[in-house]
Amino acid sequence: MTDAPPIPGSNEAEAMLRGLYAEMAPQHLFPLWEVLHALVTPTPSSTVRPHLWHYDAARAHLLRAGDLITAEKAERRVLILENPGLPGSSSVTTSLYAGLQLILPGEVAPCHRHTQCALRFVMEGDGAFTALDGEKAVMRPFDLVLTPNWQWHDHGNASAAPMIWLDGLDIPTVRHFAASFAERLPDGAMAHPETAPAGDTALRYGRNLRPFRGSGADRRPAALPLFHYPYAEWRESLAALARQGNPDPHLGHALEFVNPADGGSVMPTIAAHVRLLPAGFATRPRRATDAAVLVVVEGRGTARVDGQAFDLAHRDLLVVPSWAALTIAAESDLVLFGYSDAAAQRRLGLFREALG
Ligand code: 1HN
Repeated sequence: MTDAPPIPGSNEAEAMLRGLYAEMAPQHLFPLWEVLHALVTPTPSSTVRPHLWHYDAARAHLLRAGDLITAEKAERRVLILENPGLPGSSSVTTSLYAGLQLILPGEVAPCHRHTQCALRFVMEGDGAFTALDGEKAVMRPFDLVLTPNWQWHDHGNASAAPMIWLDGLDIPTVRHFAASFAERLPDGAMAHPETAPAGDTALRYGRNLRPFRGSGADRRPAALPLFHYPYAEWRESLAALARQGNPDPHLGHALEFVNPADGGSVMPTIAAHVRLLPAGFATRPRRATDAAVLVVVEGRGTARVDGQAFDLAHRDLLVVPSWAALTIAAESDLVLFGYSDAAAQRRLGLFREALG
């Protein structure tokens, strides 16, 4: 005869449970009931913290790195913007990466491709290029340039001044899926052979037209044909929208960059947008499940993230955690660029927002 089991909840049962856990642990078995509430939270919970990087301070460190290591040696000379709540992760949010990349006059960053999707948002400099599958995008301040999953890309700076851009990648997402592949061009080649003149993609795919399907002129991937969204164009649209007045109470005047192939986000994992908040305008509180990186393109203002205030000045970078209540007040006309994982979340049926 075995002893009758103790009454669940009794001290004796609790002690026996601890004993059970101790015996199971070496076999990699653990009780869900001890962790369920931490796993399935009623609202989003992460250790991601809001944080502001002052551009000038980051820039000074980056330029010092420029004296000490070449772009070629580094492969990419980048300072990672790591979230203070995710130490050691090289991540700015749980799903995204952010970094500031410097390319000096005369330098090249060698051609490679990887399964991570990337965007570049130019912070300063004029005339360096990113070549995507052998087509150059000549980059100007606040241009958006995409290097989607598995497309060859190299960078070069034939201008006379340093160029710095923000790199936004889905590295933590790809790491989550353990789906990283990467390769360099064969034979140590630094640059992809030229396949098209600069501007060719915009001409073929950027004007609400595309090459006739199946024709020889249809040279870019059907799913993601466009890769350069110039500042001059998006800023003009934003200005025209703002002139009409009536900003959205939670976002201001906001435009999302789209993939012309399907009207969706610029890449499968990353969405990008710009917005203009007129001087004196303040947004109403908004929470969203997509943690976001915001860049101040123009103007001044104050962001409040769950009550914590951040002064926003030219080219500063702010990370806003998932489900944090965000308000932004514009002192002068405030123009922001932002990217997030909203693209992935919408595809997975996860995206939510709450408007206050
Ligand atoms: C990358 O390919 C670039 O191409 C920049 O400029 C930063 C960070 C991690 C992995 C790949 C680039 C990157 C990167």
